[in-house]
Amino acid sequence: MRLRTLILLIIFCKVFLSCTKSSDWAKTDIQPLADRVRTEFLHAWQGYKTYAWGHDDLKPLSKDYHDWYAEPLLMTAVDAVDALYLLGFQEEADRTREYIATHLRFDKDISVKAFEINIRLLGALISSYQLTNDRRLYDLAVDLGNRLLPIFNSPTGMPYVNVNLKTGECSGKSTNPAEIGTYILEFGSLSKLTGDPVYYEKAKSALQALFSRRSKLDLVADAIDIETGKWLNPNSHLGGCIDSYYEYLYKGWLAFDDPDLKHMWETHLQAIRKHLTVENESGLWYGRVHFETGVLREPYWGGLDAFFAGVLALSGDMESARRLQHSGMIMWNIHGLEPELFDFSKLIVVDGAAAYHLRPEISESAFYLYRMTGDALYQQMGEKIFDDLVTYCRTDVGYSHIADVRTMEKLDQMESFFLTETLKYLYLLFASKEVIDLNKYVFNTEAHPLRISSEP
Ligand code: DMJ
Repeated sequence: MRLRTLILLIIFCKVFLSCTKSSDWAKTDIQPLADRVRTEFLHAWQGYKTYAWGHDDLKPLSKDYHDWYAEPLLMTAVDAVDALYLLGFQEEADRTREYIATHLRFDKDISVKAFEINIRLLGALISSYQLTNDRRLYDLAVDLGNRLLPIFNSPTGMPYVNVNLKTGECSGKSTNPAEIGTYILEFGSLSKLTGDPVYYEKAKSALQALFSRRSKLDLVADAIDIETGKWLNPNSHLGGCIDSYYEYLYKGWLAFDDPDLKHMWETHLQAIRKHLTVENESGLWYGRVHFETGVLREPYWGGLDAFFAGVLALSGDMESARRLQHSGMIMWNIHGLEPELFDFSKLIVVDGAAAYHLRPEISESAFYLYRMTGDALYQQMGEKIFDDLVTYCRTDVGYSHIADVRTMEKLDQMESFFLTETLKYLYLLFASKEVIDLNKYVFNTEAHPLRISSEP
């Protein structure tokens, strides 16, 4: 046996055993785990409130705040408000909602990244409105949706990257499928709420414009010019810049029952299976290929790619979902936190992509797999992820990003999605299923539950 194969086998066995150490685990009392997640949520939330209230993000090492633009948009507070409700912090959620309703205004002369504002703020406002019926949140959501609409006024109908919230001036024509195709859930919800089809139509036209430019292999690449419609590079994969485009095709179909979205999802899924799949000694992976030839360019998987096991589970492909999540845990367990990119041919972190940004995707997939299968193995995975987060990322006032998972050096940053996605999915993995019914809600890519059922 070659030495490299032997090393791979040893690592694989170590990781596999750490994932399945006890068949008794299923009998574990799960409530204390849900309580621990709540406690850590409150810890990070209090840090934000103490050092960054009225601003966007907490800086968890310097105990300071960070704003994305010249004027704050209350990013963490808005992003977290539905999580406060779901985790059962009713009074804190009500206070935060009151603050948002009386302080958040979008009539600001700042050019913002439309994708982020859509998934974090618009998604949160719609979701929080649906959870509380507070009409002020509805007004804010409609106002924000209208201010984002100019992004779709491009020659192709695919959205610009940035928009000035006051003037509507757009910029940024070099973009990617994720930033083009991650509007249908939020904009479709706005259409349902307002009765005005324009939001859904714009978001859907953007999806169709992108889909029509797929390669002969039915793949998209990760950079495109939205004015000319020309691809800017040939890399096709499931990671950042493409990820939520695929996610929204499937979830968009779930939410709006639109057969065109189903067709686009199924076309891509078939191509992904055919051209991105890599099987090796450690399991199932999806690589990075040339979108026109299907030739493997990089045997890389990463923290962002890890969402795909969850979407596969949601779509009913349990076998691939299970195997992919197992691969994700191999990536996680090598160092105890996952990197941005992982070379699955050598089972090592990719140099220059070794950071861990408090990302939720692997926990999100554990949540969906648990909900779909009822297998406590996924709660066990969640416990391991949660313990590692506490061990390596906790600071005295919050949680920090990690510069390199091989050294665990901390960074002075806590993205809003840590509260609203990472801890929310971990909590939901351990909490009663009644907290959220997946037949009635679909989560947007920032984990904001949007109502798909017409029941109250
Ligand atoms: C979040 O903002 C969203 O989940 C997005 O789709 C991808 N990146 C982050 C989390 O990693």
